[in-house]
Amino acid sequence: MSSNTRTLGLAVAQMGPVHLADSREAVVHRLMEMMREAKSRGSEFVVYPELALTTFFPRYWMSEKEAQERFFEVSMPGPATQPLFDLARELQVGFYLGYAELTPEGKPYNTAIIVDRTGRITGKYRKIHLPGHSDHKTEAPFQHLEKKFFDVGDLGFRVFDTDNIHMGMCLCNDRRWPETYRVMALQSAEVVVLGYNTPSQNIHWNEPVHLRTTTHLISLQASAYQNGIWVAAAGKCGSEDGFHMIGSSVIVAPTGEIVARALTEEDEVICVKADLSLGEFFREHVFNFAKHRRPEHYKLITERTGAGEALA
Ligand code: CDT
Repeated sequence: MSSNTRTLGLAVAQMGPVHLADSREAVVHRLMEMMREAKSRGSEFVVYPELALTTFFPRYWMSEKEAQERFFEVSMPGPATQPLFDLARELQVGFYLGYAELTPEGKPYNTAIIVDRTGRITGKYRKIHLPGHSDHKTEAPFQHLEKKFFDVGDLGFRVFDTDNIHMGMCLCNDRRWPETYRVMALQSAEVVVLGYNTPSQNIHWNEPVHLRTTTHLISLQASAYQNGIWVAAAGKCGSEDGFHMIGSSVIVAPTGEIVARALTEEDEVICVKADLSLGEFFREHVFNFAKHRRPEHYKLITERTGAGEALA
């Protein structure tokens, strides 16, 4: 047991819909309003959703060129996002933000950044588990074209020391994969932050709608507990131009318990004072990695991608 009582004022800024017609400036205004509210409620760090600056455009069939011209950022901060960085510095609040990134070399990524309390970018992540497809599914009610519009991330799952917190990050579908969190926990992550856009309807199979929320929550809760970390997840939700996405943005403690959950499908700030020592109890006992892990028996995890024959 430790006497360490470090805390983090942690907020999740869930977003209601962003429609095709909404400007970047209008969206950034919403983000700034929520940052002010988070600060007034004692928060020091705010988590925003995946692709927070635009509608969830992978649902629409279009060329890569059109998508990049309409929905990607070529600089961060850029003219529309600079005010958010300025406000972060003024309020001394750090943040995580998801956006579509087009690099100077022309590579497209689904990206997230961590910005510290001085408004400086201290971490970058490019989404690794890209769901969906790259072909045009003409029979589907909408598309999920992340495999068409984005390259697989090339930065790995890293942990960044931001304002004295070991913070890891990922994006949406990554949250469903246990490897995501374990790789970060092995780098002593204390908090993992993430944004998501999860359509209520699964176009790949007839998944009951309630399961979309259930599987979202159990993934976050199990991963927080199994790694002794805080997990904060911010959704963009509600009906974007008629396409509905789940809400239920949450903050999960290292106990696996949900300690704050959004009630609406609109812009909504939830926050907690996260006791960072809470995770230590789990990391020192049941999930003491150094004492109990047996990586020599986990080799298939890196040797195989898909399921194959049983070991001889
Ligand atoms: N944005 C994102 O990764 N959404 C996925 C939907 C998967 S269904 C094709 C998610 O895991 O929530």
